[in-house]
Parts: sequence; structure tokens; C-alpha cells
Amino acid sequence: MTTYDRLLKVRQERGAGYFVLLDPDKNDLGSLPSFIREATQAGADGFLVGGSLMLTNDFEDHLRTVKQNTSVPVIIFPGSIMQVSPLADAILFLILISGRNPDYLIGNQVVAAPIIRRSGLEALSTGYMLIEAGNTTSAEFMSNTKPIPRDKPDIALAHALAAELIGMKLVYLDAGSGARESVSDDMLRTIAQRCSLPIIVGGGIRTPEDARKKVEAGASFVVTGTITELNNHRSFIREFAEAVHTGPAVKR
Ligand code: 1GP
Repeated sequence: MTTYDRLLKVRQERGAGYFVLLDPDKNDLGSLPSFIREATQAGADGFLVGGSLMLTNDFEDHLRTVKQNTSVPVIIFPGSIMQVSPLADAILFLILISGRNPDYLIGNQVVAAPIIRRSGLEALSTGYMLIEAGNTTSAEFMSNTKPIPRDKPDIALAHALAAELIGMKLVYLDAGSGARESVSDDMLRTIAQRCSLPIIVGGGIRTPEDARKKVEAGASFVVTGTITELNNHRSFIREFAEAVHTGPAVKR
């Protein structure tokens, strides 16, 4: 079964899926094995590995460690073309559709594509949208793009529909790591009603209640990074997983 099919199965069976983001620059490799095992037991449906920068050079050590300690999908969430490795199950093949920077619309993809093909990694074509966060996030600064205003759900919807018509498999609405404000429920609802692609949402989600609201508004996958780096214990992860798992999907 492909990773994409596994993700769709999670959505089908659990209502929505919960991803824990691991930024190698922020996670200590020594404590990673126990954290990954605990987060898996607590109900995480996948691990995203990557970051806007890579100040450390142990990206592959992180991937190897995560992979060795979990049975759920390990997916690269690349901040740059340096973050491609066959050690993961799949890679989010990100196209930064909210921006107008050609490097992130096609330039980096052209450089990465042959490497990904050679590696055998499954590429998950993802329309990636940065949404205004109330502060300048690393993703915004590093990509040199302007996020979509948080109070313009119609603009976000038009981008999501473009992703669907182009043939992408997922859309990722990201307020960016450490966002002051997460993506609004209104924006998620607007997209979920009119776009059939599964929605990943992340950035600034700090409580299980907020995570639940994202799912109720139409998100298929919820990502936490910053808050679970700070509170990396099993019971906290479990609260998030339970909030996201709303039960088998009736229709989405
Ligand atoms: C960032 O969506 C992720 O790309 C997670 O954001 O670190 O704010 O949880 P946080």
C-alpha cells in the first residue's frame, strides 16, 4: 500500500489524522527514540521531518531514528532541496502555490525530481499555501513570498481549486511554525466545502481544542510542531490524537 493510500485510510477510519512535526534543528537525537515510540503509542498517524533551515547536519540520522522506532508513515516535509533522502516513506513534493517565487513554483522541483526518482521515494504532490500568521515566520522569510491574508478565504479557495485542477494530491495550509495565529476555521470550511483534496493544516496550533476545531472545519490532517517539542510527553500527544480522531468519516 502506498503512503498516500495509508493516509487516506487513516482519514477514512479515524475521521482525520494527526501528524507530529520533527525539526532536526530543534529535536535532540538522544531522546528521539523514546519520544517516537511514545508518540506512536499515543496515536500519532505519521511523522513529518524537516525544517525551514538545517543548521545541524544530522537530517538523515533523524530520519533513520524515526523510521526505526515507529510503524506509521515517516514523511519528509522539506524546507529545501537538501532535504531529500530515501530513508523516509515519502516526501511532500511541495509547490508553494500561494507565492509567486519561481524557485518554489518550479525551480527547486526540477532540481529535486531526478533525485527523488532515483531514490525511489514516493512523492506526494502538495499545493502548499502560506497563510498570514500575525508574525513573520521562518517559512515566509526563507521563501521570500507573501502569505495569503488570513481573512481572505476566497483567495485561499481559488488557490486550492487550482491545485486540484492541476492534479495535486493534497493541499497544506500552513500559518508557519510558531505562528501567532493558526489558519482560521472559516478559511478551512470554505475550502473543504468546494475543494475535494485532503487538507493538511498546521502552524500555531497549541491546544487539542484548536486541533479539533480544525477537523470540524474540514481539515483531514492536523500538524503540531512547536507545542509538541515543548511538551513531548505521551499524555499530551494522546490528547491531540484523540481530539483529531473524530471517528469514521461519513462524507468528506
Ligand atoms: C509548520 O505546520 C507546521 O510548518 C507546524 O507549526 O510549529 O507552529 O506547530 P507549529
